[in-house]
Amino acid sequence: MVSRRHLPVWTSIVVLCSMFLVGQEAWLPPCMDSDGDGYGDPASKFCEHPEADCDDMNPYMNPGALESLTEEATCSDRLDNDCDGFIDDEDVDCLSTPPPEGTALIDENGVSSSLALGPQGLPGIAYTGPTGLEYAAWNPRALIFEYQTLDLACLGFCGVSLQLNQRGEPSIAYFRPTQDGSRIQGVWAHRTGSIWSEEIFASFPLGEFVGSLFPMKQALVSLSLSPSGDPRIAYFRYRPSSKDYAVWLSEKIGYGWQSSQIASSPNPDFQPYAVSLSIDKGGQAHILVNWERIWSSHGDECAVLYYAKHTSLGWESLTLDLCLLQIPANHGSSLVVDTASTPHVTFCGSDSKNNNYLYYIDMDTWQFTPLQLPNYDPGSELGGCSIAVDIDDRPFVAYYVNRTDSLSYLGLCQRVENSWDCGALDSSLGPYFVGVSLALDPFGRAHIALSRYDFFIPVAGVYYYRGP
Ligand SMILES: [Ca+2]
Ligand SMILES: [Ca+2]
Ligand SMILES: [Ca+2]
Ligand SMILES: [Ca+2]
Repeated sequence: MVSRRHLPVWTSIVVLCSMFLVGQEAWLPPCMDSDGDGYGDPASKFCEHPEADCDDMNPYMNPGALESLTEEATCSDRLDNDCDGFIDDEDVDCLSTPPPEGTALIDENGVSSSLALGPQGLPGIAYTGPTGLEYAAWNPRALIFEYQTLDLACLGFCGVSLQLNQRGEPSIAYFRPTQDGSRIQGVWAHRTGSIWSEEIFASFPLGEFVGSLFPMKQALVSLSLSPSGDPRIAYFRYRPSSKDYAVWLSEKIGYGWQSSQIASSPNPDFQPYAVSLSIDKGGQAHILVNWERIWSSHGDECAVLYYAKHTSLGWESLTLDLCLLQIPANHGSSLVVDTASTPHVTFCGSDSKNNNYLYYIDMDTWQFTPLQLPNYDPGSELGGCSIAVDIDDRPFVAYYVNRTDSLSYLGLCQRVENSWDCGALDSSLGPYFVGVSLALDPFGRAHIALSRYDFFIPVAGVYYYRGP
């Protein structure tokens, strides 16, 4: 019998009991991480990583671990190392079947493209076309390219640069107009697991966007990942006050972006042609900028190359005026830094007399090594060049020779000891190619994205080539 006199006592007991039950969770340690791998079970924002550990008794299993052919034994240990629900060969990360050898059409309407390889050497291709920004990724189980449309606002010419991280997840830099069309946004789109998200790395008036001034150019933005996987993006901006063009670098630092102007064109006659960014193992940025100038006495274009490397003391830079060296040609340039932080550069072009120029450049001495192509080739014109290194840091250069007859071809050069060996890969595609994007897989096979575009024909297309 509860007497009225004891009611306050009973009430206090009930309140105290409820407080105990409600407080149970708060009394546990805020992060339950039995194996000490930084991931809790249950998931907790108080752990080093907020995601749930799928096996809290095994530090080699968590959402941050890799299950991958590049991580020895993780594809045969009968564990779901990366907590995605798939064990060993069930996990697509343990498959390395590449696309078939030869050339495949990716999209007959694409106009510019960028290729990168994941840790297993499987390709992803980001490209732009009339349907927007698209991403095509090779699925090694289904043995098909899978397509995703990422941004409808980015129609046709918005620049695109792709890299894949250690987990094979894509990072893409590109530009798009705002809804009212008054400004341009630089967008970093990236996928984590299966979730795409985006961040704006730059925003400026439409009049400062060089992509609208030079829609056909293929390399007006370049993305590279730091050793910790953070994106850095180099791009051009028009400067209305001085009527010239500046190169900018945006870097993701923590939760924000830091952007700075690296260089500006020597004078307003120099237009942006290409920028190429590569981050070395120490996390330092290397940039190659290709300014184009009409060489008045011959009517040909020529280029000024600007190379800058970030060091602890700031930027160290070099400028090489190819106009002064009477190399009257410019159809592209490309930079890559190898595992020893050595930069490798290629430059290509064709003059009005059908002389083709394809060079490998030693960055210490600015010494140009000509890569032997037919010097006089009626009606021919180089349609872009791209450099990459294999896992042994050996440089390769991909290029495209457009000809008016049926002999256009995709070519590849490789350095063999102290000389270069160049040859055709595919001569079935015809002319009007304007850009190539090369990467080498761990087995030394070349993977190339090719972009075809001509405003007047009109013709377009993005292709993929895989070498033997
Ligand atoms: Ca754990
Ligand atoms: Ca674990
Ligand atoms: Ca495993
Ligand atoms: Ca797995």
